[in-house]
Amino acid sequence: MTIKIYGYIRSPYVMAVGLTVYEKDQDFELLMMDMKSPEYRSNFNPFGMVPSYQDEDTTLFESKAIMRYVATKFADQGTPLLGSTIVEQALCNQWLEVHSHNLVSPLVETAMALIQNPPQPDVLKPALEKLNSVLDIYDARLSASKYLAGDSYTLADVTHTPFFHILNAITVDETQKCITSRPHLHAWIQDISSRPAWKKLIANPEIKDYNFRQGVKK
Ligand SMILES: N[C@@H](CCC(=O)N[C@@H](CS)C(=O)NCC(=O)O)C(=O)O
Repeated sequence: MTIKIYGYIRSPYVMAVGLTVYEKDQDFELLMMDMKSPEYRSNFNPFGMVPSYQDEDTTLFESKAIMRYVATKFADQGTPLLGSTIVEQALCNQWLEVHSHNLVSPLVETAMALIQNPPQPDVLKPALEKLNSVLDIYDARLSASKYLAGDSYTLADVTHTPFFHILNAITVDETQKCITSRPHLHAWIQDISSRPAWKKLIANPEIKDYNFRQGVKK
């Protein structure tokens, strides 16, 4: 069976889907179409965004829906990703929601403010303050459990991995400190970033050779 992912691999949402596929010991073909074209919108994603997913059974968009589908479809292969108890499953879903509704906005605003040339301190300051308060909540959670949903690595951890990779790749003092000043968050990022499936994904030259700091003046 061929899994096709439409998108560019350095998008954190595309990376999260690719990582899910690799954690399930599957492979994928990465394809790109003009995402604003009528053909892409009518066949893949009416909102003209990436990623989209296609296999012999279905076509889907929205990264978290794709990830849940892949994790369920290949439940018996690779790493179990849905949580090993009903509580872990619920907590996995809870942290997937937290990612969407609490983390992404301040993290992306911080990253965007930093990569502007020249950097924009008046945008950066409030974004960083918001990000820091959200990261305190992550650090507290990760002081109580190894992974976001509990003892098991789940889709909640998968979806965060590329976002922290990008924040880390910007490597200015502010973003490094956001992570290193929080011991539980820091240990968790090191753990989830050392997984073979993630290493395999970021060996892709389009991620490995991409400069996420483009435009940053240190
Ligand atoms: N909620 C969507 C977000 C996807 C998303 O934001 N994709 C960006 C790339 S990182 C995109 O397609 N941007 C193109 C655009 O907004 O026109 C998901 O989880 O798949």
